Formats: sequence, structure tokens, C-alpha cells
Amino acid sequence: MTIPIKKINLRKLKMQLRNPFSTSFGSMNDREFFITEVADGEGNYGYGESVAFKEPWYTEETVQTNEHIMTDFLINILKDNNLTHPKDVNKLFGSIRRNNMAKSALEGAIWDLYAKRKNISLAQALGGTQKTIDVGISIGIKTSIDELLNVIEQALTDGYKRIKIKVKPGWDVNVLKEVRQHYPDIPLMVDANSAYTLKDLEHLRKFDEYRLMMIEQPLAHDDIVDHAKLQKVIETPICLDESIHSFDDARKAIALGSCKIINIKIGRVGGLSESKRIHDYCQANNIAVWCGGMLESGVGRAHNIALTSLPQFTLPGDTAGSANYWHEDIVKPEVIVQNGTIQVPDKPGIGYELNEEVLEKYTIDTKSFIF
Ligand code: OSB
Ligand code: MG
Repeated sequence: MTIPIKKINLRKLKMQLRNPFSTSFGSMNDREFFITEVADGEGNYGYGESVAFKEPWYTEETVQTNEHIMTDFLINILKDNNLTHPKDVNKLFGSIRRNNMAKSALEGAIWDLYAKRKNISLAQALGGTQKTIDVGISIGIKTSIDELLNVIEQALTDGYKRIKIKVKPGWDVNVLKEVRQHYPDIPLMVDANSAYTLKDLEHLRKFDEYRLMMIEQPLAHDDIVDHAKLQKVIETPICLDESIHSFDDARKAIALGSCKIINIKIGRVGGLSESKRIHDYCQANNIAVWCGGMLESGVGRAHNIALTSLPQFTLPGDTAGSANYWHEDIVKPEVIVQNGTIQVPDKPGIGYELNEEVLEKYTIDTKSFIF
């Protein structure tokens, strides 16, 4: 049965973060993004979220390129097609190179619509099995180690199952030493967002002493060769984030031994279908996966939760609760973390309602496409 697409709304939002978020590449105070809404003309609405930042420092995509690619290319492609299953959207978008976050924003809304039309949860539509998911928290670079220790203390009190701290040259082993002095046994990992090169190899070996669950993306954003060299000489498992944009990227990285763990971000790999393909391959090849985050609103967060219900998501992800990011979230109920876990919703689709009042408050632009 075809999925009728009668109307697409692109709603641009701007929301202030509760706390600035700093990484090795820069700092963010607010988020701009699109909520995509796909209507079937029969009373069902599917929702997605674009996750690119304003600046192209995580990947090359931006809020503006997302808008350009969706409005000038992807929506036209959807206009002319009779889709029967959301797994076919990525193939349909195949004539457009990369721009995975733009693709994912629309594909995600179609997955939600598909699940709602079938009256099943998005998790169920994807083949998810876990009823609750374990989550950790990603803590940005702070102005002092004391400040970082306070944030870690709060995160542990809140029950998060693992602590990820961002590192960069000058804010790494010195910080780890203090953190381990205070918390010798907590599940701890670091994310470098490509801040090092193989010239830092001896320095990176020093991380081994701190018994980290993993080191995320230590080397270049587009590398899998140097990471393989590094993994041979360090104990700490390497997790790739920025380097993985597709199933084939994952397959090649695993073949080379560039990582032992993969951070799957739905937007970075072009959608839920590609995320699931990577998941299935990792499951068959004994590579642990977890779900990364892009400081999403509740809609993107709901997609992350549904994906994480798949069985190979055995490590806690970065899907922290709404309150970690926002004064108020655009979904009802907000995403709640209890004892470091989130309940996977069993309502149809993403399983969260849009909070129209909050949505309206943060909307700065809306464009409609009627088919
Ligand atoms: O590398 O995972 C990353 C945030 C912005 C850009 C890149 C990353 C991150 C995070 C935060 O680590 C994840 C989140 O809490 O959503
Ligand atoms: Mg990362």
C-alpha cells in the first residue's frame, strides 16, 4: 500500500540551550533546526528533525544547506513518487550526493507517518526489542576542572549510566587524572571530535591509564586509515563518529580495524534505514554500537529512542533527558530519564505528542509544500 504524501511543512525553530555546549571545535548557545511534518491527508502526521548546526564544523552540512537541499531537491523527488515503505526513501534520494542530515529529516518524518498509519510504534516498525534503554550524558569542555566535577556529580545523582567528557589538547589527561581521583570506578569515556593527529600518538597512549570505555573520534573527521594504526598501539577501544556516513563507511572501518565501537547518529548516516543497516552489520560482526546525539529537541530525541530499542545498542547512548538541554521541550511528555533509563514509548509512531504551544513559541519560519 502506498504512503500518500499530501503535504510537507518545514518549520524552522530557534531554541536557547540551558547551558552552552563546548567541544574541541567550538561552542554553541542555541540551536536552529527544522521540524519536518509530513501529512497523508487522512489525519496522520509524521515528524522528523534536521540536526545540522548553524556552522559546518561537525560535518559540512548547515541549517541553510538542509533547507536548500530539502526545498530545492528532496521534496520534489518525494512529489513524484509512490512510496510503499520508508526503507525505500534513501534509494529514492540516491541521485543526491551526501547531504545526509537533510535526507534524514524527511526520511524520519516518513518513518513516523508509516508507523502511525500501521498503528504501531516507531520502535516496533524498526524491529526494536528493548523496552527500556540505558543512557549516558555528554559533558562539554568547561572553564575549570572544578566546574566539570560539579557537572559530573549532578549527572551521577541524576542516574546517568556513563559519563562522556569532551577532550582536546590541553584539556585531556590532566582532566582525566582529577576525574579518576574523585571517581575511580564510574563508566567513563572521552570524545575528541578529531582534535588529534598521529603526531600525538605517544600522548594518546597515556589515556590508557584511565580505564576508559572508549575514545571517540580522536583523529581526522574523514579518516579510517590512521585510526587503524592508532588502534593497534592503544588499549582503549576507538569509537568512530564523524568518519561514518554510511553502511559502506562502517563496513570498511570494521574491515581495517579502525574501531571497535560505532556511534550511530541517524542524521549523520542519512536516516533510520541506513542506521538499521549499520546496526545489523555491527551485530553480525560483534561491533558494539550506541546512539549519538546532536543536541536534539524532543522530536529528534524520540527518533533516537526508537532506534536504540534495537538489540545491538548495548552501550548507553548520548540521549539524555529533555531537561539536560532545554528550559521547555516541544514534546509532551518531555523525555524523562529515570535511574539512567528511558522507557521506549509503545504509542503509535514516535510516541510523543507535539506541544503546539511551545512549538509555536519557538517557530521563526514555516514553509508549506502541497502535493
Ligand atoms: O561528537 O557526539 C558529538 C554534540 C554536538 C556535536 C557533536 C557531538 C555532540 C555531543 C552531544 O557529544 C550529544 C548530545 O548530548 O546530544
Ligand atoms: Mg562525537
